[in-house]
Amino acid sequence: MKRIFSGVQPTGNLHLGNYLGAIRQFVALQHDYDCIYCVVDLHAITQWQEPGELRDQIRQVAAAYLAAGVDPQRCIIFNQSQVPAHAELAWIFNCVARLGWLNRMTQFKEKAGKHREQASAGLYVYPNLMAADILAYKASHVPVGEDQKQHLELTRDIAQKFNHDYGTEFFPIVEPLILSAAARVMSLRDGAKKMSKSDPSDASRLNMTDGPDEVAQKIRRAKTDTELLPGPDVLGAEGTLGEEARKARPEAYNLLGIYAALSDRSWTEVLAEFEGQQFSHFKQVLTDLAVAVLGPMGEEMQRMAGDPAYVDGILRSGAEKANAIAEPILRDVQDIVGFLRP
Ligand code: AQP
Repeated sequence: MKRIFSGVQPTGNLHLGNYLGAIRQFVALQHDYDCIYCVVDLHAITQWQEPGELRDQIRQVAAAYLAAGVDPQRCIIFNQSQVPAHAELAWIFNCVARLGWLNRMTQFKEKAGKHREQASAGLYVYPNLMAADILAYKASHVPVGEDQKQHLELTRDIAQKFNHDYGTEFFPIVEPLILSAAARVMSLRDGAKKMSKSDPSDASRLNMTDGPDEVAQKIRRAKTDTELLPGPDVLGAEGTLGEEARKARPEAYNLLGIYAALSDRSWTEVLAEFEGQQFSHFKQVLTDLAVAVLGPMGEEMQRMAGDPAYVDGILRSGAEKANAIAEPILRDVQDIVGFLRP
């Protein structure tokens, strides 16, 4: 079976964007692939994380996988720092990747912002660690959103250069798995910004653990515009929403897109249902749907937060399984590179 690797960073409250853009897809993929789902804590500390909070956040990500329906009997769920091969292989890849390649990474520029000199060296070599995450398991496929495409390309470059330099075919050239309609969820306060864990405004996102009252309040206060809701005539060929249309009313299409994703319905159906209506009615329907989808998962996550031993046990057994795959691959790499092993 083809092998998939993917992960989520424990960098704050998980939100609807993480669920629709990643975790929900993880659940669907487990039926057709050999899946390895990681809580990428080594990536998280490329930017400052409060140690006590980091521990809770690691457990929260694992709990979200489980509450959403990732089956630990079928998939490996584990925590990156518990499998040493990630860091060890990343070091070797630091010596394979070229500075010129890293200099082109747009995510580093975005995350480091204006204070580049103050960014951690880890943030700069983050894509090499991501390559190690994937190649430590010789994964053949990685589910990626638009924002991770460039990093995946770098993983392919590293695998190719390693194979070329050492005259081997050792690493596979990983393929992106483009997910169907992987929704990009935007902030509830600003339709031009993506919904994000690190947004200082909690009102900007629907957290996976928000209760019905918080969901209702955040949706009620979500930014909108003064027009009535659009109809299907705004859609282009094949029922797709063009960039022009989206840019004209970013907040409206964000909320409608969330409704479409949560209800598993097409743009055409959703726009036909709400055409010409006021936001107030639509927001009520959206609230009911969001509560129905997020509510049971949030409750399950809260329950697991009260029983950390359960999640820790899943992570421990996942790390054993992950180690059993990654360790022999790392040993082979060390032999290829020419390290002496005891
Ligand atoms: N707004 C979003 N819409 C759709 N998908 C999203 N993802 C994140 N935000 C959205 C997807 O969630 C997965 C895990 O992301 P990550 O934790 O590795 O980092 P991120 O993409 O940087 O997520 P955040 O929430 O924005 O975190 P911070 O604020 O820490 O940077 C990925 O598959 C991502 O595409």
